[in-house]
Amino acid sequence: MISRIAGLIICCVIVLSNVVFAQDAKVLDGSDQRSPISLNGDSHTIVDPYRTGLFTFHNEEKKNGWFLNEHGKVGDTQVIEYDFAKAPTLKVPGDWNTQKDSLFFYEGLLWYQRDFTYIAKPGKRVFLHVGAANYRSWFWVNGKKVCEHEGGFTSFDCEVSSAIHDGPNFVVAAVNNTRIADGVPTLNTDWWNYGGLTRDVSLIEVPGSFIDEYDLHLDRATRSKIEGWVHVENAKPGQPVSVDISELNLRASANLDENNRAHFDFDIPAKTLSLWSPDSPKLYKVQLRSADDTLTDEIGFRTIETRGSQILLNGKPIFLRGISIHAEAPFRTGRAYSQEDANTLLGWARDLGCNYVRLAHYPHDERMTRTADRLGILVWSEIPVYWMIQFDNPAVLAKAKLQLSEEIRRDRNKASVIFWSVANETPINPARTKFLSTLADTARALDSSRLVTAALLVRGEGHTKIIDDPLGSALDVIGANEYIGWYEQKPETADQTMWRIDYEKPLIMSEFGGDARAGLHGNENERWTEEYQASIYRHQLVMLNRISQLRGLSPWILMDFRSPSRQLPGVQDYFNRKGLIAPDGTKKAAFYILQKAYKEGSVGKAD
Ligand code: GCB
Repeated sequence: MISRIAGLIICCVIVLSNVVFAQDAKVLDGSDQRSPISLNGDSHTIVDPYRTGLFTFHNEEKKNGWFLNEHGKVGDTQVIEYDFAKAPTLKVPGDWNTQKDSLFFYEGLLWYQRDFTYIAKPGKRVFLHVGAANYRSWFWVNGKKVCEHEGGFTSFDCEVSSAIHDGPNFVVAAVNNTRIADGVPTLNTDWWNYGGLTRDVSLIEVPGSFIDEYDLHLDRATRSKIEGWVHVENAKPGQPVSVDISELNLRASANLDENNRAHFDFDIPAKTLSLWSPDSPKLYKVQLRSADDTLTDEIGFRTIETRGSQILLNGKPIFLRGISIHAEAPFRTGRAYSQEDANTLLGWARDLGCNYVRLAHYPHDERMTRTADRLGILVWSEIPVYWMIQFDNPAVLAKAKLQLSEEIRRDRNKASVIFWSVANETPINPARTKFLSTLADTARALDSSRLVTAALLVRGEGHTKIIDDPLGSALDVIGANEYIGWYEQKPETADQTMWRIDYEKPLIMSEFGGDARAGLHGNENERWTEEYQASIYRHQLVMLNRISQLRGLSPWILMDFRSPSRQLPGVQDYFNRKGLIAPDGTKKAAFYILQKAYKEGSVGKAD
């Protein structure tokens, strides 16, 4: 059933959009566990602002575009006006903006080319795995188109089996980060539009018939059963599939149904399973085996649900001590992608006393959720349905659904991820509420084991802040952003602020905060100083403790991040300075205020 829903989504994406923007791209679940052959490193690149390599002067798609990777020769009858072999290089992974000064503000098309040697193995199918390419991308292997994709923050896999061969090969990618009105996100955001192959690129080899999708989780009702399914591509109904958790001495088998899906539902002997939690982030090696394929993933087992205004992890109420995080790289800036980036960002969150992070405003590198799994940090994961996208445009809904389904496929076997967030600060109107309710339904259809949320705007009447956004009915957990003391009034206004929340559901204050330039000092009334920011946090924490249904917070934000709208010279210099930490690692005064509250447990109640 679920695979049919996923199939429908992809088919609708293509039909409704009127442009083919997800052609042939798949997502292979657990691909990072399959010994990828890295294509990272130096790639030859050509900056192509007029898209000359793709389109003719009459705007038709070129048949002899730069993807052919030709080199001019003496006696040629055609003119070849490019040559990758002589072009400069950029590193993959990596945004182009922070690799070359001249590309800092570049928004447009950029080409990548690299040679590689492949040793063909009989019977193997090969996929090109792209961790993320912002925003639209096209890929060719040895001049043959293998796929195109839209969406800058989700990973995808393009089959290259019929294009790749034994020996020398080349891959060409064209990546375009031009902001578009009907994109997800759209023209305006508050982060840098880092372009390029911003995450790992690799080859993944699988057998002719292989495990491409699976979902194994703990049953919510009993917490004594593991349930889920495994899908095998290019298999025959009736073939056996097994799930092995040797540490628990557990082995279950099931046969593929007519949709090539094997369903599992097996008991765990009492008291043998260590439930995954922030205090004990136990992961088990889970081996999946089909007739021709074996894949071993590391999976934690836990349940997440709500009861009234409580959030229950493994049946017990929990308060989420969090922080929001952008995928901005510590120390060097630019888009974060490495294990070191993940260790630093999540290490800082831990140091702050967090058991939870909001990964804003788009899916982050998979290393973040893998690391959160290992460290025991709960995760809010989000798609970039941000501010004012085209809610009345069916093609935009299809794009948002595609990103949501790609996000869920990559991370649905990660215990750390507890929330799928479908939006941030969107305008309240019927078209938007319908759009986002549809996304909430899609998230539940693809994954019924997690909770759906969104960061809502709040409105004010006198001293009362009100959350009555109709979207609240479609959510399991209400997220709310407010900037008392920064965009409105003063930090001490929080002292008199009362809250009215029209939903008997858990509330997470998904953002609050204010800017401070690290090292800038003054008194508490002086904006941009560490003291002003600290004052916001002090007053906010007292106010938040008066909201009885508050079950978590993720103030804005762990580290300063680049944004083209933040221009104040000497203070912002193209950085949003609401970080508790500066990009060079300096902790601001507000960091210690929040840390104290988290470590003493003086903010929030689990029930
Ligand atoms: C918000 C947005 C976030 C911005 C932040 C700010 O409400 O959700 O993306 O960066 O405010 O700093 O204004």
